[in-house]
Amino acid sequence: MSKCRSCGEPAVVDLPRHNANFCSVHLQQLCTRQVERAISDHSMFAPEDRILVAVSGGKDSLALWDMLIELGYRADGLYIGLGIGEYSEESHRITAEFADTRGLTLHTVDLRAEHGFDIPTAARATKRVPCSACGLSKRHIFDRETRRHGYDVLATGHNLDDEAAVLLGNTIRWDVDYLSRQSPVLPERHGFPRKVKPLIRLTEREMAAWCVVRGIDYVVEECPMAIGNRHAGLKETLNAMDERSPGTKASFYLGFLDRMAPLLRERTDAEAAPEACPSCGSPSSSDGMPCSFCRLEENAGSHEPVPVRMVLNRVARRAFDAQWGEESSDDRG
Ligand code: Q46
Ligand code: ZN
Ligand code: ZN
Repeated sequence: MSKCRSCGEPAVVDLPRHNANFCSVHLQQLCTRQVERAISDHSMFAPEDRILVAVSGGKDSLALWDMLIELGYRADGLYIGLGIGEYSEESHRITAEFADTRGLTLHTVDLRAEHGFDIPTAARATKRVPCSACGLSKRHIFDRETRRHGYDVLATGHNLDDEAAVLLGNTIRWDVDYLSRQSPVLPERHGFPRKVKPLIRLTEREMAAWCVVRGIDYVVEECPMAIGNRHAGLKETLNAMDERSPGTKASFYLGFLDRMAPLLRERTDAEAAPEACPSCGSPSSSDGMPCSFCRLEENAGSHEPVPVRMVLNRVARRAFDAQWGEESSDDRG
């Protein structure tokens, strides 16, 4: 049996990028040290700050919440009910149970109850992939709830694999605007709260191992609407590179943060301040028009509810088309 690099006890996980195995105690030490380093390197928050953690029921966000509490931070959770059938029911159950058993505060926003639509219906109404309406809704609600409850900062569970995949996609397209905004800290400005990603130094594998050794129950299934999500392919590419040469993924992303991101930062400093949405008051770049979330609410809220499976058929077809090169059209299905 392999042994822990730090203490020689039996190991529970091997981490090729560290070229070592770790026992439960030293795995936890490694993870919390990486989180503390990310927090301090990027001045994410101070010990007295109140943190709102966006939790989905998946391993990353639950592990992040657990780690912040373990490190002594004041962190509450925010869960958004997206209305994605059984997947949403299960993720809500697991998140609520996590909070209950630890006596933590969890805020919940249900899209259909509060805004009259869910993600499958929004996807159908907008004739776009579900992740587009979903990302927009989540960003809007995260910002709003952080302000509404007076938190200092919003923390999300994006890990090294997520960020490296986004970076690779942005780099392949040389999307300089996105590259200049790809930061683990977005400062509070123009009415938007500060947003941070404390897990950027930890991989998916490490987060899954954290949940196992800490006995955290999490939703293992991927969101069924993620079919065709292009980040999955980018992650596979990076994993293949990392297998050949362990550490490639970390050096690609962390090297970008160290050496490239500072050169791009000036572009975001020059951004114009948005106006307030006339409908909900949130910052909006829509020039006096309702913000994109209010327009989505208007459009999707007046649409007949659509079951998850009908959207899935359409999403699967689009993924097939994207892969095999047929032209995809918006008005099918
Ligand atoms: S929940 Fe929403 Fe994700 Fe599902 S619909 Fe896409 S964005 S995949 S993180
Ligand atoms: Zn050990
Ligand atoms: Zn609005």
